Amino acid sequence: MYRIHSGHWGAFEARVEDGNVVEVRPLADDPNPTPILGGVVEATHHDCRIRRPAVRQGWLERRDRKRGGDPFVEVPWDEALDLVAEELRRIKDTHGNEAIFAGSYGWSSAGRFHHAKTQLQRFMNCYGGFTAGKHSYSLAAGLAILPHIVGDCRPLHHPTSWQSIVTHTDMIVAFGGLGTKNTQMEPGGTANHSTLSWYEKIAQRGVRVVSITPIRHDTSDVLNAEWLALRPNTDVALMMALAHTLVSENLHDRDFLARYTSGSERFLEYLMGKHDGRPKSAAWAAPICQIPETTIVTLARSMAAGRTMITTSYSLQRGDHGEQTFWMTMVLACLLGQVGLPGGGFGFGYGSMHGQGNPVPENKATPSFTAGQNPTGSFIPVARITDLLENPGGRYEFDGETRTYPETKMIYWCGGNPFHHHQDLNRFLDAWRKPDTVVVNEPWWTPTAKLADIVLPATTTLERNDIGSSSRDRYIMAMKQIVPPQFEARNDFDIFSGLAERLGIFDQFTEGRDEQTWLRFLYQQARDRHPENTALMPEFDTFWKVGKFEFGEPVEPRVVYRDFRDDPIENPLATESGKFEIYSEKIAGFGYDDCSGHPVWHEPVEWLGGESAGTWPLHLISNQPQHRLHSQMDFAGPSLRSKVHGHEPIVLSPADAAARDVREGDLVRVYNGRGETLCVAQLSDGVRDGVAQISTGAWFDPEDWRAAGALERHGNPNVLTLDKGTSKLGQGSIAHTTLVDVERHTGNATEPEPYGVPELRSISD
Ligand SMILES: Nc1nc2c(c(=O)[nH]1)N[C@H]1C(S)=C(S)[C@@H](COP(=O)(O)OP(=O)(O)OC[C@H]3O[C@@H](n4cnc5c(=O)[nH]c(N)nc54)[C@H](O)[C@@H]3O)O[C@H]1N2
Ligand SMILES: Nc1nc2c(c(=O)[nH]1)N[C@H]1C(S)=C(S)[C@@H](COP(=O)(O)OP(=O)(O)OC[C@H]3O[C@@H](n4cnc5c(=O)[nH]c(N)nc54)[C@H](O)[C@@H]3O)O[C@H]1N2
Ligand SMILES: [Mo]
Repeated sequence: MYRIHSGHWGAFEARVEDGNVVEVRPLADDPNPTPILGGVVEATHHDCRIRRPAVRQGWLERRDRKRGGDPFVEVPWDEALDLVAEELRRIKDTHGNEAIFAGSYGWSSAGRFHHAKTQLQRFMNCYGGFTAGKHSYSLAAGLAILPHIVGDCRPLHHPTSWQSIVTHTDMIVAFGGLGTKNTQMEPGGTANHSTLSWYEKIAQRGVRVVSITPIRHDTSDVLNAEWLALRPNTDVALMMALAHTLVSENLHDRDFLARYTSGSERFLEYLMGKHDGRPKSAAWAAPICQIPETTIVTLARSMAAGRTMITTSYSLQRGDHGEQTFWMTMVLACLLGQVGLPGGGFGFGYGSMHGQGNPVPENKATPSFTAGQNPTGSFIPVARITDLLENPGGRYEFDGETRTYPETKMIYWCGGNPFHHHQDLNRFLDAWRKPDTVVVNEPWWTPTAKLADIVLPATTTLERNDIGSSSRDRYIMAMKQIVPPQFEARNDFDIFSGLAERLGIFDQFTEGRDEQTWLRFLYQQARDRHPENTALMPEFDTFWKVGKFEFGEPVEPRVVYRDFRDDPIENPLATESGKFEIYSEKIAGFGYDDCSGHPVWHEPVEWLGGESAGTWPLHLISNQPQHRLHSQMDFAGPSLRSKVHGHEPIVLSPADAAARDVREGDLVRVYNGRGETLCVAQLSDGVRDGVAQISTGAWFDPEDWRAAGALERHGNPNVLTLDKGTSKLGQGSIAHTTLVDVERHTGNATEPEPYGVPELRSISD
């Protein structure tokens, strides 16, 4: 018998024999399910599951902070929970709640109730609060700037739908590409991977697609795109040059600028070089982005000649000055004047996630579980975690505020893998050893679990009941328990209930509900939010029995900003001027040198046109992996099969490989001043010369956990990436701004051991 379940990678059915899951298969009507699903069976019962609560020996015996490399002592649940509760109480009483960092960024699993981070943060809020992380690794710069310049995040969270694009668009200009690699995923899941079907319709209508990226395969082959292989991190210069051409040739829409935007005059002075004598023309941009001048000019003309949709992927704002890429996208679209028209204007992240452009009706109900209010109000910009740990009391700028880092005495992580996701891991590892105590809830012995003091084994999603859904998807999925909790694993909810009991906040945390009553409650709450849904959606019991509920596709295609275009007085934007802010007085007022009143081309701190390229001549793109979700199930199925001799591949252009005497399949050392990692070379003419690509997510595997900057053996690109904020405005991650070099590895070929379990002792040892 098959039972229905779901993941960020989509809904599926699972079959059990003798208490073990033995098969998962996608839903029969999913047109394009992801092979990543293939890792689930192996992952559930894998040897690297955490079987019992475990406490690092050095912490248990001496409270030392030398995290990494030492044995763990397995303890009974009651003892482990007592230790965590005592430590929480001690830290709260002596240092205050702000000393507990529980930002705990991470995707964990798709169920909305058992969402790991939300469970942790709800618990912490009941206990007086914690220091949180604001925004996301995905989108920090974008989320910081959009409210200032467009008033909210509509073009990011709910852009114009594919329905409108397939019918009306003549040309799509895709900065960062338009692929299917990343649309395998949607936070909360989908029952219907439809992106490829939309691309096929776009291709059938003969829509012209221009893909602007250093990697050809960023755009799906079915789109027959033209590939402009620009130098990484130079998109703003290219957008400026397109804008300059439009203005010089009088192809820009002056009426649109006057009616719907504010501050265009000041930007145009910059664009035309009025004050600095440097017009941001195609001739100016060509040597920066290494796209021929004539190509830029012709592209600008054709953008003005028909209905054009400009899309900019999330990745572009995960680079130095990432805010500028989103801002300049909006400005370019405003110059064309098609914002609010069917199939025209701009949107962010088509191809970055399944939900982008996916048509969803207004009344879509999405069950969600909330963490409640954090009484401390304390937070850091999410990617500033190392700075927080290194620099308590230190001051920094963020989105118009001067703020101070609190002192961190305890870290609680639940549902994320920062030793996968954070930049400059060698620096991070030092900082991670500063707090008194680190607690991690995890199903598997990830590097983050290995670097904790107290590790609590969490169930995987297959071991519990839940509801999966995304506000950008038409489905609500029942996620039925497939297998019992493995070994001694407990649900995060039960772990926090146990801690809450010890700390006297059990009733507040649970509200008297168990898993089943919470699921009913969350479903009912979502159903009640829209009056139409009482008649439309079944009662919980029927929904659960059937296993999913599907909302219909909307009849009217969504066009973002149609209302504003129709009536800018009645439907103003939520910006200071009520219009698109090409110049923002507010941002200008912050006085930042790295994000001023209008979009500006800034040279990235590391790039191929800069000085450091003399030492590190390759730009590293550490993008999202084709074969897994971040670091999840790295040790199983398609992810494991994508490795070569256990190492993550690095893709190089044939010319860059030849220049280093590197051949397909060679073991190579990838290095810069921050770290070094071993990868296996793959050659492809699909990456631009000067660019190297390593997917993120290979589990951090230093040769020696204790030695500073030790060789990483597995191919984790974050030992190389730079940890600096995008700007004082967004302080986002700049993972995509990193220079490296590569050489054939001549030292001893050390075997990676990323999925090993630490030495485990019992209390009597
Ligand atoms: N170099 C570079 N780095 C990047 C990026 C990049 O482009 N380049 N991208 C960044 C982006 S956009 C993101 S979103 C981050 C992603 O970073 P993360 O979200 O941290 O990555 P995941 O591997 O999804 O980590 C989720 C963890 O939760 C665990 N987990 C799963 N289910 C449960 C559960 O029910 N309970 C508990 N307690 N744990 C569970 C998984 O085993 C896994 O270890 O990475 C960022 N890092
Ligand atoms: N299979 C899979 N899908 C995923 C995820 C996953 O882990 N696995 N993660 C999900 C998450 S959390 C997120 S946030 C999204 C992220 O979605 P994105 O941020 O869009 O994803 P990336 O894969 O980092 O980058 C996409 C492409 O942008 C290009 N690029 C990088 N830098 C530049 C640049 O400076 N200029 C230009 N023009 N192009 C550049 C790279 O060639 C890269 O392949 O993906 C989601 N989808
Ligand atoms: Mo992300």
